[in-house]
Amino acid sequence: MARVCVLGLGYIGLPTASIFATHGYDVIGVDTNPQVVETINRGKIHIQEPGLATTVLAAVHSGRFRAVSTPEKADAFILCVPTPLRPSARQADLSFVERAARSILPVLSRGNLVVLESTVPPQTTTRLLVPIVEECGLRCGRDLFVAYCPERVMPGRILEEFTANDRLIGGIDARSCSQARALYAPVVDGQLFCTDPVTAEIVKLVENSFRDVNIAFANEIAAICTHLGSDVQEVIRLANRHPRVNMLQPGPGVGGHCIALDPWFLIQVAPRQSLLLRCARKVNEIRPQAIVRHIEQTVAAAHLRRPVIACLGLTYKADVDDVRESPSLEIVHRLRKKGYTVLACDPYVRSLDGLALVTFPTALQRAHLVTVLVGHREFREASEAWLRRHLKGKKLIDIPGIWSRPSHSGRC
Ligand code: SAJ
Repeated sequence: MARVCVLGLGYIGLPTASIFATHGYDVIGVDTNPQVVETINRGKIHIQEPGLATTVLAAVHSGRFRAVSTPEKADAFILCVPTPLRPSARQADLSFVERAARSILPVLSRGNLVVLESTVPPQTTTRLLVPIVEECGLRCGRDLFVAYCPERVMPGRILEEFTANDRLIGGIDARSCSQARALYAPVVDGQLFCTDPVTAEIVKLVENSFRDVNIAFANEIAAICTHLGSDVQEVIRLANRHPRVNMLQPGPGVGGHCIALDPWFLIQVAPRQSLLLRCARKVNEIRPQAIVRHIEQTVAAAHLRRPVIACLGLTYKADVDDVRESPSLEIVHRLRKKGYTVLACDPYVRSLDGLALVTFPTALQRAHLVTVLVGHREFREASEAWLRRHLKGKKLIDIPGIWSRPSHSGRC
């Protein structure tokens, strides 16, 4: 397999295409946005991800990677298109997958491999992708090979995880598995595990649902500790000393484009069986409101008449510059709507519509109440002495617990 066509040049497709190219494949990247195509062909990138600019530039300069607007003939087609959630129905919008699959029909030929990487509800590969692909007149399993091979990379560490992580190969039959294995083996250092497509689809959703449920648990314990006036960080630290307990961290809610969405793809196919998934979603969804309530109670208890509230961290998680679906941003908007003066601060965000941003020292100097929402490196690495000086006489709410120190319960 020498020539690969990657459909969708976003957060997953662009790293995928450029990594395949730097490993010796001839890669055609397809994107429906002409600006994206033009930017990539200049060796530039339209998204932020550590190391991606260098990899894309190397891939384009090598002559092995070019971007186009419509698919061209290839040995393998990899679909990396978005699968957003339809908010009203809380069901997956598969229109991008459908469109991408139809767009390769004119160039498909016998012996081709079609791989779906997008996160999808179980049975999408067999019930949606296979029938569309067969509209070209060729039969899957006989003339064409099809596999579901989900991406598992963590935003912020995409390039290293793309090669290091184990990968699932959900082939529709044994030959599809071995073809997909042959495609990924030269670029993946992790192990490749073959299974059927439905299992691979479920596993992808289970991984992110596992994280959602465990974050919900941490958030619920945080809410209980706040109610009781206890330090949740101390509770987690000590509970995690048990050999079979490994709690995650509470946060302002669950952001990003995966963990908050993927449980719904399982719920939509098994609504009566998914009580815990639904409940975890609810706990995480109401978390920003719960934090706003906690801030208001702190303001009232401290008798702050015209409080200035510093909100540290606006992105959806620590050390990324991505503010989409960010629960901390939701908290800032809710506070402003209630009439509070908010000093928003994020070292990874230069500007944001309608929001004046201040530096970390300014936020601490001018605020009466300091709220840490996201534990960015700059905040984590502030020295204890500097913090003590700048936080003197101020109220502090530290949601991710980055400045929390062990108290009296050290080893004795
Ligand atoms: N969060 C917490 N507490 C924690 C860990 C995370 O509140 O202890 C929050 C974060 O602040 C963030 C959200 O959860 O708002 C999601 O962050 P994340 O780092 O857990 O995950 P993502 O969305 O950046 O990437 C996930 C990863 N999945 C898992 O770790 C199981 C990644 O491997 C997937 O490839 C990616 O989703 C995806 O594309 O599906």
